[in-house]
Order: sequence, then structure tokens, then C-alpha cells
Amino acid sequence: MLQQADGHGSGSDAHGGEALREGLQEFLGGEASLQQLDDLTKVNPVTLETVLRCLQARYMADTFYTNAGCTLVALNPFKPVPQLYSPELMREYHAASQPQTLKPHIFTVGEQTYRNVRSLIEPVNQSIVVSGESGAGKTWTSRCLMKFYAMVAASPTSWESHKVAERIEQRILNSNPIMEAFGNACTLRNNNSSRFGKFIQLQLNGAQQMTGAAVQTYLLEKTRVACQAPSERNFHIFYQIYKGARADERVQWRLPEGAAFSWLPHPERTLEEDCFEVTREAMLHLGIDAPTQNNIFQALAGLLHLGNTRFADSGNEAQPCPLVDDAQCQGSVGTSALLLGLPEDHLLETLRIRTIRAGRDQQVFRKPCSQAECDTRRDCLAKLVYARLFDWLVSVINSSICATPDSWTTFIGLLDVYGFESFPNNSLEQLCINYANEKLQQHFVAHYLRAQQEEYAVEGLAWSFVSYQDNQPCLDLIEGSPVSICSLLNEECRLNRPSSAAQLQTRIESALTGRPRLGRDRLSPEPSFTVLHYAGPVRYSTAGLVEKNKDPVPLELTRLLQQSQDPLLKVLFPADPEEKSQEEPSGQNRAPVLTVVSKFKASLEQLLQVLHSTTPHYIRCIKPNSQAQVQIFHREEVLSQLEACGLVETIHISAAGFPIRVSHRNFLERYKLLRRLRPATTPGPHGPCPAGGQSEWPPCAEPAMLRGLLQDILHALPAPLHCGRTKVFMTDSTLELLERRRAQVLEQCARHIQRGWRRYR
Ligand code: AD9
Ligand code: MG
Repeated sequence: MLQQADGHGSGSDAHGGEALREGLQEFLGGEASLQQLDDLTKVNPVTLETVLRCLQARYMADTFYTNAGCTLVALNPFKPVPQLYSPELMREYHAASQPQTLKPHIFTVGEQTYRNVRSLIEPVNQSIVVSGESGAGKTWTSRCLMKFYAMVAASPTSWESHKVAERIEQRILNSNPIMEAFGNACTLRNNNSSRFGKFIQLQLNGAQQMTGAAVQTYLLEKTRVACQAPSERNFHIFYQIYKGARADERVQWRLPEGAAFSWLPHPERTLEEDCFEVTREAMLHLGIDAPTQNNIFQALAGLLHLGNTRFADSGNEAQPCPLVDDAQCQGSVGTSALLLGLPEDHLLETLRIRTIRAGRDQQVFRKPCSQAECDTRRDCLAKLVYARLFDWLVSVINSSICATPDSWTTFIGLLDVYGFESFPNNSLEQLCINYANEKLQQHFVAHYLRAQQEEYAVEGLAWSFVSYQDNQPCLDLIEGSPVSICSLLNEECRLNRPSSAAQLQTRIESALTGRPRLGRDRLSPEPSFTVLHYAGPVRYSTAGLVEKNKDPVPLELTRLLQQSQDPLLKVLFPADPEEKSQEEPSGQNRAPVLTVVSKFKASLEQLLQVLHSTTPHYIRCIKPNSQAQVQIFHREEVLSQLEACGLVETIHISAAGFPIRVSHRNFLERYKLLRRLRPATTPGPHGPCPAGGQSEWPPCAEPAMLRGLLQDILHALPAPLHCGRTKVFMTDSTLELLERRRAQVLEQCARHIQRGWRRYR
């Protein structure tokens, strides 16, 4: 925009374009100061280019935090910066009379949030939404904020009367290593990638002391237990027990050193997250005693052995599939059964034989499964155990850290959710994740607009002239009623009819035809549909979508686990003879299907309700490069993240209004030579501004002069220009027009002087 303003100015080159450019740059906030700009909304003009330049300049100067209006942009340093998170710095931000005047930091957000709870007459709950793509630093940020609150909101009595391990703040912090051991994994994008969403409520009493916390998790990627993408790993906890078990534990858990497990790829890779002791220690502090821990790790070892169980094709439909005859598979069913407290023959039968109820009298038939079905049942068993174990751990953590209802009055919520995802192949997981991001973006836009509205109101400007992109049509497409992608997927699950990927694509396309945010990739090699998300288009493959949404759990598997003699599995799978099956329903007696998307939608709505009841704050984490390298800033990669996290949208919102904001004095200095412009045929579209004299006049050094100047300009130029109480607001195009006029006037002056000079000579 800056170049445009100059380049289009016919007189600018005639008058030494360079000098003019410099002058304009100085007027708008020059390049040299970019790196010192603490707030991206002050970059002038607000364009992607200037925002990128500013972030890059700051990153190269080791400045990792920048404000962007009501958002904090956090660049991942990819190196330890201990001084940035020291207790001393936490205290400094906490003690500051105006933390927002200190350098942008997550502690500013933390402290502001903390004060908001405290300062309001009516206590208002707060939330901090941390977003960004995988590896950008969301979990790191949330962890640092938790440490910040553990320090500033520590209750003094807990220091005096309890041992450190029993202090509530310490217990809350100890929930992190446990949840990360069981819910994080090494992926292509991040060695410590969270495979679940997390919302933690830090509970405060009337004296602003942290008395407890409550954790809510979302959509654990349980498929990872049984299936890891090439070069990725299983959840950290499996590597921790495999590498960190003591000699006696190795014997008990049947984990001899060097044993190979197909569900444990890349055990040779050493990560700092592999530290078993940290997890054990944290579990102990949260009240999970050594025998229970032993029980948990034994069950996990049981799952590793289950992964080594492989089936061969029987070659005969009537015969159950035999086990593969190799060293790895041999004995794996027996060991797995032993570690899970199950009878070996029962486990093997359940994996290989399907029972079907059919007919009016629900007669039971037994049918050998195909090789592929056996594999699916084995994987399903592992996912079932792991997901229940994870949920149980979350409930144990909650019961250990949650305050009693009468001991807290307000909370600060920290949301660490998976960022927007777009891969070459996207499925239900991405649909849910991106759906969540659409919801959060909508929440953000609504909030951001409010913030802008407030700023314009303070400056005495009307609001109605700002337009922005509403993502409601996209949400209608995904979740709306009566017909949407979610409703169609759920209907397919309910009808339980065989449906190919191509049929599903056709059904979605015909039912949702004409919806503005539905696209189609005609070059797609497979059946799919495309959703035009606010962060970009994503093509979702329809193959396996219905099955994933159904997430069927064969009743026989649950029944098998209910018969386990293992104390932990007895807790995870309590006997329930009334339990209804979702699998293989027959006739009219189908149980209502609770699908993955319907459960996710419900939990998301609950989350949004909580967020709406709070004052939100936003931290957008950005990954400067995908190789996790220090001091490397890839502009293209950052740009796509700015787009994906909606910051571009924020900038657009800003651009739709008046991105150029200049103080009265600077405006006057630069454009005073435009006084007494000849009136244009059409008057300016935005009529008189407060400078017209009717309203409260801003505190300006030369009010009369400014008033006259603005009146002249508005009469002469058909351009949007508004005068606020302290600043003049305008669009890029107005700036361009003014610059062109200024250049013309300067040129005329120069000609006059030259003529006069010639005459004089
Ligand atoms: V994912 O969506 O869960 O895959 P996150 O959570 O956004 O992702 P994470 O917080 O795990 O990313 O950060 C990735 C890595 O970047 C961390 O393991 C650190 O090594 C590194 N990191 C992130 N933020 C900082 C920081 N402020 N200082 C130093 C950091 N290192
Ligand atoms: Mg994370």
C-alpha cells in the first residue's frame, strides 16, 4: 500500500520519489522503528506486508511477543529463553502498576486477566484462548501461564501448612506431565504434540487465591494407540515404560530390553519427554499410588503385546483366522491376556469370532471374522482400553485438584486446542478440529469487533461503516439444521446402510447444493467434498467417514473387558448387564446412535457457552519455521499461519475500517499545504466530522487550523476521512489521494519558485 500510494502519485517522482517516500514513511512510522512497534495495529498502514516485516524484524531481534489489538502474537523462539519466564519477571509483571506498559508478554495477558477478576465490582470469569498450528507453542504457553498463576495466586496458608508436594498449585502443575505423557506424542510437526484439546479452569477464591482447578479434555486421538503414521510415534507413556522400567518391572510387565513391538515405532529416538520418573513422581503427587501406577503400566504393556498379535487369512470363511507364525507374534495373545487379566482363549475368540443377533427372537449366530475384521477388532480393543484409561486419569486428576464448590468464586480458563489443520488427506478428525476452529473464530470476531467498536466510540466515530466476513454460513454448512454435513453424517450412521465413498459424496453434494461455503475439487483423485473455511479451503475425503463417525465398539469387546480380573480394568469396565450395543443392530430395536460428531458438537457447545460467559483474551502462537530452527523466519510459512489463525481476518477487519490513524498534529504538519483546495464536483461521502465544530472538539494544538484544513479536504476530495478526538482516521485509498494532491501542490510550488528564480536571474 505504501508503494501504491507513492507509485500512483504522478508528482512524486518529479519531486524526488525517494525523499517523499522517506517523509511518508516517517509520517506513518518508518522501517527503522518497525522492530520497536509493540502493537501490530500501530503498523501503518496495516497490511500483510507491513505486519510480516514487523514480526520478522522483532523475531530477528529476539523479541518474541507482539500485541495485535486484543490479541497477543507469540513467536516460538525454538530455543530456551529462561530469563523470559523467570520468577523475577513474573513478579515484575505482577507488581507493575500498569503491566500493559511493559513489553508485550504472556505475563501481561496473565496479569491483566488476573486483575480483571479482581478489579470488577461484579467478579467476571476470564478465559485465555491459546491457538496456533501444531508446534507453535500453545502447550508451552499454557504451561507458563499456569506457572505464572501458581506463583501470583498462591495461597499463603498453603505455603505454611502443607508440604510442597501437597500444595494445590503444585498439584495443578503436576497434572501437566501426566496429561502430556498419556495424551502427547512425537509427530512430524512437533516432538511433543498434544493429541487432545484441553480447557483448564483455574479456580480462585474471593481473595484471588487459587484453590483448585478443573480439566476438560476434547477428542483424544485414540487411533494413535494402534496406528502411527510413518515417522511418528505412539503416546509418550509407552516409550517411558519401555525405556524407564526397572529390572523387576521389566519382568513383571514382560518388557525385556530390546524387545520389538509393532505399536512402538522408533524406540531408538530419545526425547526429553521420555522421562518416566517425572510422570511417576507427578502421579504420586496427585494421589495415584505405586500399586495403581503399576497396574496402569502393566495394562499398557498388555496393549503393546496385543499389537504384536497378527492374523493370517484362513482361506475358508467358515474357519477362524490363524495367528501369524513368527517370533514376534508367538505368545503375544497369551502375554497380552495375562497382563490384562483376561482368559487367553476368550481373548482370542473375541478377536476372531463375531456374534450376530438376528430374527425376531434375536437368535445368536457365530461367524468367523475375516483377517481385516480381526485386525479391526484388535485395534478397537486397544483404543477402547486406552481411551477409558485416559478419561479415568482425567477424572482422577480432577478429583485431586478440583476445589469444593464453596471454596472458589471465579475462574480463569486456559484453552489449549488443536489449531486449524489441512493435510493432503483430511478425514473426520480434521473436520472436527476445523469445526472447532470455526466456532472459536466466530467467537473471536464477535469479541474483536466489540473491541474495535469501543475504540471508535472513544474517538467519537460511528461504527456502522466497518464490514467484516462472518463465518456463520460456514458453520451453517457444517452444523446447521435441518441439513448440514454433521446431520447428513449422523443420518448415515442412524440408517446403518452400506454406503460407498462416492455415494456419500453425491448425497452431501445434492443435499447441500448451493451452499456458499461448499466447494468441490474436481481434480480430486477420490470422492471428497471441500469446505471453504475462513482459514482456507480443506478437502475432506468421504472414504471411511461414516464408519469413523459411528466409531462402533463390538459389544463382545466390552463384555470381554468387563470380565477382566485386573483391578484397574474392573474400574474402567464395570459390569453392566443392561448395556446396549451400538453394533450390529437388528430390526427395529436399534439404540439411538451417539456419534463422534454429535458428542463433539455437544462438548463444543458447552465450551462456547463457558467462553461466552467470560471475558476472553487471545494468544496466537506462530511457528517461524517448520524445522524448529533458531533465528529462521520463513515469511511464506508465517503468512499462511497468520491466515489460518485468523489474524489476516483481523487485519482485514481493521482494513475495512480505517487502518490509517494519524495524530492531529502530524496530519496538520503534512497536509497543511492542501488548505484552500478547489472544491470537487462531488462532496466527500462522509460529511462533516467533529472538526466541523458541532461536537466536543478534540484537544488539539491548532484546532481552528485543523478544522479549516479538514473542511477544505472534505469538500475537495471524494474520500472517506474521519476526525476522531485525537486522531484522523482514513483508508489506504484516502491516503493515496492525499499524497497525490500533496505531490501536485509541491510540484506547482517548485515550478513557481523556478520561474521566480529565472526572473530574478
Ligand atoms: V501441538 O498443536 O500440541 O502439536 P503446540 O502445543 O502448539 O503444538 P508446543 O507448545 O508443544 O506446541 O511447542 C513445541 C515446542 O516448541 C516445545 O516443545 C518447545 O521446544 C518449543 N517452544 C514453544 N514455545 C517456546 C518458548 N516460549 N520458549 C522456548 C518453546 N521454546
Ligand atoms: Mg500442544
